[in-house]
Amino acid sequence: TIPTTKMTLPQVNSVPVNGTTKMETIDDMAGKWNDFKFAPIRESQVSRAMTRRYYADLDKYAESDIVIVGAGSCGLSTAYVLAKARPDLKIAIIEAGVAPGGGAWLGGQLFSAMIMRKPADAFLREIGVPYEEDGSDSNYVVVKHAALFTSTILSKVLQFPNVKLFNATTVEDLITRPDGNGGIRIAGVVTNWTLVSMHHDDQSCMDPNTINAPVIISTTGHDGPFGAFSAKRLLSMGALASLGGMRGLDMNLAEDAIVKGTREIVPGLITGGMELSEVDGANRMGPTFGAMALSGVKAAEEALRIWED
Ligand code: AHZ
Repeated sequence: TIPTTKMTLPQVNSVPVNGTTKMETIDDMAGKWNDFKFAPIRESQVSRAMTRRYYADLDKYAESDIVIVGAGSCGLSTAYVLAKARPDLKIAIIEAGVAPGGGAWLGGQLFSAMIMRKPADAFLREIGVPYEEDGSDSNYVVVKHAALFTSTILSKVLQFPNVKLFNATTVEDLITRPDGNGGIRIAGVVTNWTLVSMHHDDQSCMDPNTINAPVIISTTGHDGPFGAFSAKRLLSMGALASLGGMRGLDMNLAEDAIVKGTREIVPGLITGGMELSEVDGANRMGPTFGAMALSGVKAAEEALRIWED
């Protein structure tokens, strides 16, 4: 049997190994580098430690309760709210990139600061990210580096025992079921290693894998090489009649529209974040991230409503 993965707090190796000096803290190491030695290991132990956990996770999350597609600022905010509210639900996050975080490692262009318009400061307080008040009438707050927001929310999300992030993995199709009224409902996602998804033209025999889930939340960003994935797929399968197409930049209109519009667009599939601009024809907001966090809060609320129905 495959051992189940269980989150544990970091363990202190207080046992001396092979005659090495007992070292419980990094302070114990000071000045003792000549005698320094790691605990011995066989390479296969490393392989097994990694792969058995990954395969146990693949097994466990093949039937998930909620799948979040895309680990940008909206997807991560959604995951945080859901995992905190419902520790009993299995939440899988599928991220095409090796590095989760999407566009939230910088503010705008190459500038570090991340701006959030109020009332999204409430989300920063929720996850414990420090910020400065700014603006003549204190209408927005500033996180000194976008990476502080992204690394904090990532570390919180990844510490929830009921969340598994599958990164370097692409959702390349949706699982559908007849809804009984002539339409469809979304019942899961079709996945593949991102490198395989990028090479279907020359590696045609590499079929995908699947995850079943009654609720999918798609937050794949606006159109681009990978973006707006579910919106475009729903259009090509006829589940959406048309896409509005993201409009030009208007911060005031865009942020309200994205948060308010976050919803189940096809039975079983909720769209949030900038992917929604492609569905609804909403404006883009450029480098203000409050709507991504609060769209995540609303997506989580919608998901729990569907789940509880
Ligand atoms: O890699 C993508 C990114 O991390 C991932 N993704 C896209 N397609 C995928 C697929 N399978 C798995 N088929 C996929 N993962 O989705 C993530 C989207 O993150 P993002 O930061 O692009 O989107 P967001 O909606 O969370 O945040 C948008 C941030 C923007 S864009 C913008 C503007 O252009 O004006 N303004 C803001 C604040």
